Amino acid sequence: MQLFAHPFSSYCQKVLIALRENDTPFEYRVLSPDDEQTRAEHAALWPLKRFPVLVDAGRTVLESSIIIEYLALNHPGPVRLLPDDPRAALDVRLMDRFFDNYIMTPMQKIVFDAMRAPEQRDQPGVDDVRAMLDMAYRWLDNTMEDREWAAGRAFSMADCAAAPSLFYADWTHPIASEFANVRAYRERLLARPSFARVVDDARPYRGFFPLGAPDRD
Ligand SMILES: N[C@@H](CCC(=O)N[C@@H](CS)C(=O)NCC(=O)O)C(=O)O
Repeated sequence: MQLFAHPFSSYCQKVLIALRENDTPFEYRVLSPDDEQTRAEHAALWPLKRFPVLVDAGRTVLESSIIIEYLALNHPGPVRLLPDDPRAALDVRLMDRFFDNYIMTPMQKIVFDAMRAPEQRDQPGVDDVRAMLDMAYRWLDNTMEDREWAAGRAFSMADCAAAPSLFYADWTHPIASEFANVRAYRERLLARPSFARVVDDARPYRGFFPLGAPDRD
């Protein structure tokens, strides 16, 4: 199995957590700017050039959530990232969508905007997504009041999505102290060995964070 990915990329981290949770063996095809061969193979697999991309037994698997679902079906391990009960699985998928759509997407908008030339920046758009992040933090704070992990008591695909999205969102639009449940959840994620490893592997790239990485996790 091959994973085309970059250690600093949030969606790649989501899948890397899933792989590390179950010690799933894979060949890491790192998409370095200076590795033209790997980048060309990746572009041939997925012309939209988004990552991560998984290749398994000649099959190309796209989109982080689909990759994790694929791993759960085809390479299951002791940590079940999707519950067997289809109704419980809906709760996991809902929270996975929440983190991708309402935390990761607005966070990325702010980060990508910072990479533009000043005259091409979209300040109203950035203001809108900062407001969305505040609403999302508030909703999540209420939701996490009685939960250890995103969908309840078991670590799941939703936590794979939560970890990098909350990690970078807090760097981008800090989670206010009033959202104590969200901040505590982010700390629990950082203490999870799979995510701790992913964070450590990405440490050398922090200088690339366009807003300037804070001197903390
Ligand atoms: N919906 C995709 C999103 C993937 C995505 O946006 N990945 C970013 C890296 S975190 C990317 O490919 N960026 C490269 C680009 O935008 O050209 C997924 O879940 O895998």
